[in-house]
Amino acid sequence: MRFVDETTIFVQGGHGGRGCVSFRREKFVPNGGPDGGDGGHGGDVILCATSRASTLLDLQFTKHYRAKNGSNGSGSNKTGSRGKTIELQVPVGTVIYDAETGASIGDLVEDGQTLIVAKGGIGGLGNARFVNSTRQAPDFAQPGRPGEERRIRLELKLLADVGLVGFPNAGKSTLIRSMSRSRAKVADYPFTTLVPNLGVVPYDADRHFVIADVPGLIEGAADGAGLGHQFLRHIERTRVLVYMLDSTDDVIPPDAFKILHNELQCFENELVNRPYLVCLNKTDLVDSEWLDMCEESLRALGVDNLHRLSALTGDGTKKLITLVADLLEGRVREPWED
Ligand SMILES: Nc1nc2c(ncn2[C@@H]2O[C@H](COP(=O)(O)OP(=O)(O)OP(=O)(O)O)[C@@H](O)[C@H]2O)c(=O)[nH]1
Ligand SMILES: [Mg+2]
Repeated sequence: MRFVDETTIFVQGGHGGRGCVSFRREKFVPNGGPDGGDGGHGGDVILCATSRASTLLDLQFTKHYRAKNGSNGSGSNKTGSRGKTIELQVPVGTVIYDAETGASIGDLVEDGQTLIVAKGGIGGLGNARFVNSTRQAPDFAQPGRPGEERRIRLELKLLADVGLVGFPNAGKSTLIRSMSRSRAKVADYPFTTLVPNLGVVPYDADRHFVIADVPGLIEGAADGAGLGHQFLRHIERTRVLVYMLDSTDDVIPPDAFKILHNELQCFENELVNRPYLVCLNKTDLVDSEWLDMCEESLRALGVDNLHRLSALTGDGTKKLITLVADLLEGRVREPWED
């Protein structure tokens, strides 16, 4: 299934129905009073977040959504029926913007949460509403109001606690597979992961965190190199970042860290200020002297939160889970607790 995380649609509420001009006509009742009913309200266009959807794909094909108009009022004080509302299902984590002004309209972060994106127009009042002491037989009624209309841009920003960032082939998907039940694809070529994967990682007795594996980043991603950096929006809402560095790569870990750090900063400066952990991966393929040297250079860059890992053999994965959980919960673990 294709993964679509951004789309623009046009939404329009239904128009309100016309109010009615009518007078009571009954046998043996001369000069019956006005009895024109009100028009019905137009239907709304509503977005509803659902955890069953994981992409905005469904909204990619149909671009216009117009709710039904309210029907007109009629005689005998009958109010017109309300126009049918349109409810569009979107994945949890969808942020809604006005496409023209760019202003944020809403953010749907919970299953079942709804947002009216185009209100239906209210129905016009019928002539019966305009009677007063000096005006016994009003011969006018109100037209319905038009429904609201606008273009909105929907952006899916996944909700995860932890974001995994690294070069292509660093082992991010291997890690998410070993920590969770995610079946992210793993292969020994770059850009295996083209869309983000989420994994739920249990820890302690009954706690868990959600980790997001996003496509690999390369130098110049901010200028469109590789897959660009648009998918970084999926780690925008994470609280902790894990940098995956391949200790066997030609680009040595401290250089890889600098490049990744810079790309994140270009995307959104604030990303580099959140708590993070740096993992040296593929430790099964290198000797410990090399890892010592890498760690030393990383420390010289001011990186203290380091961890050695082999995502493939699982060596260090359990410890990584506790380290991440500590960061998420703001816990400081003393060295003797290990
Ligand atoms: N020896 C060894 N190989 C590893 C380790 N972790 C990952 N690999 C291998 O490295 C290759 C890339 O792993 P992936 O998990 O697909 O890497 P990725 O970071 O998700 O890559 P992209 O999706 O392309 O960004 C695969 O062949 C893995 O088997 C490790 O700890 N040790
Ligand atoms: Mg991958």
